[in-house]
Amino acid sequence: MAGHFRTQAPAASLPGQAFGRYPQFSGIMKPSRFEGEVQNLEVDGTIPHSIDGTFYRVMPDPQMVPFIEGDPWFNGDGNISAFRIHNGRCHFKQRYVRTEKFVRERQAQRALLGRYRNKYTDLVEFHVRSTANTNIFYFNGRLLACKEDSPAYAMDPVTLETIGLEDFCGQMPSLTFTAHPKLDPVTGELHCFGYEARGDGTPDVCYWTVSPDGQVKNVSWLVAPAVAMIHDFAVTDHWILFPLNCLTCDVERLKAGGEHWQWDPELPFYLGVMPRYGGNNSNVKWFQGPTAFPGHTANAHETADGNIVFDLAMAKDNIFVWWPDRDGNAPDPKSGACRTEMSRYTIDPRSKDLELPTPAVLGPDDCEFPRIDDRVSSKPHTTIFYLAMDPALDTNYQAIGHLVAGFAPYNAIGQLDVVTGGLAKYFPGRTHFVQEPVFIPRSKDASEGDGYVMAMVNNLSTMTSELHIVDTNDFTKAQAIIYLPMNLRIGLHGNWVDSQDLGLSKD
Ligand code: V55
Ligand code: FE
Repeated sequence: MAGHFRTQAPAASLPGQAFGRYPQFSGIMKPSRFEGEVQNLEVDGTIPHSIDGTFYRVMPDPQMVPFIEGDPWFNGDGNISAFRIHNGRCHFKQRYVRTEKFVRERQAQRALLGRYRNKYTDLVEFHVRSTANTNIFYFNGRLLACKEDSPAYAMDPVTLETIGLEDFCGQMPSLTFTAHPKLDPVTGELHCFGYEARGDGTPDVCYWTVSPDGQVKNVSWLVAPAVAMIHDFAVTDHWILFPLNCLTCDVERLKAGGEHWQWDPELPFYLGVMPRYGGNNSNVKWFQGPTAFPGHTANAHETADGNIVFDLAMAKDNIFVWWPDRDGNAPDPKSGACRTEMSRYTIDPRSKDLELPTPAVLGPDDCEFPRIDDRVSSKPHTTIFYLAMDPALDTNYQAIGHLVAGFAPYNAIGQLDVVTGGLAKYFPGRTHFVQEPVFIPRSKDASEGDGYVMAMVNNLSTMTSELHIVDTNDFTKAQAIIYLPMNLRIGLHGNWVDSQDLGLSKD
């Protein structure tokens, strides 16, 4: 075993197995840790029979109490929730991804993995450190449970059993796989990338596609101008877009037991623009703008005159305040520095001038987690659904503020028409916070954005979770509310999969 691993934990760092004494594991952030199923969940309103499929979502949900002080939300074990909707009924199933971390910690009956993305702080040597906690994505008959530091874990979409690491028929070109792959709605191929693709602290970025039958194609390698977080990306007909965050990694800091990420206020915001076919270091362009925090991408497309239109959530300062700058400073989330806006860059990929234009702001909200109708991914889109933190809404902080403990949840879902600027909002209730929405088309040939939006909601007055369904034609009220008999922790990403795509009968 390599010498850099501690062979025993200092006794003082061994806490009891009680999450409740840590603020980040209390209130709304209390781990769920449940595995099992509940059939025929309670429903208010009616679930349209045309909605037939499964909503998958993942939450970081620590199995064991970490031995790292202040262990961030992003380091919990991936626990997958599946809501199967059929004949107006909803059946719930939840199961942890059997990652190497999960299996070995269960065996040892204690935490073994150390600091977020720092192998030098682990108690044992792991082959793969994935927590599989960021996205759950259906492709080619399998669910991919993703963490951007590792390959994905493949799971059975019906039983939620873990199959093993997904290496795409042994052709996986990169050590890492993004949590935000994009399914091409025209070709059916999966657009993939990894950053730190040759290991911790490497500036290498790898892009590839996987054909619908599982073959790796179109492998491109780039060296990025910084070892920076690339959490999400975007695809157009001819271009691949890589927004680099101003959070950077340094191997010496890792070896000293420090954090993977540090905010670098001197780094520009780099946006890599690479040809979709045959990208390399000589044809990628690294556009630059002022220091920024690029968040999740909504979509990108090309205009008739060959420009790229790219919509994503952007903040001016470091949203991940638990990874401060080199002086230990991070913005106060209440100061407005963390305000995140849906922003639109219009870029000429042929330009010799690599300075990014100032983006247009698409709406009035402090918002994140944009989603579109995935049938227009990489093509022009009209509607963006997103999570908003709207202080004008009537959230009862007096009643529930103590359960939020420093976490900044979202209190509404926005439905933004980016062509007209029209905006409707769904407010789930005064004691409710909402998680990433997904869009469900009304039918196979429904027009873009016509259908339903589904999202997990935490009701803090009952401390139970709910699944809300909203009709896009009547966005301010719920079509149906599905009730779980327990609270699920705040999650990250999820996706809707139609029963037909899962090979399940609709009868
Ligand atoms: C994100 C989430 C992560 C992570 C890196 O939302 C970036 C962004 C849940 O883990 O490891
Ligand atoms: Fe994400």
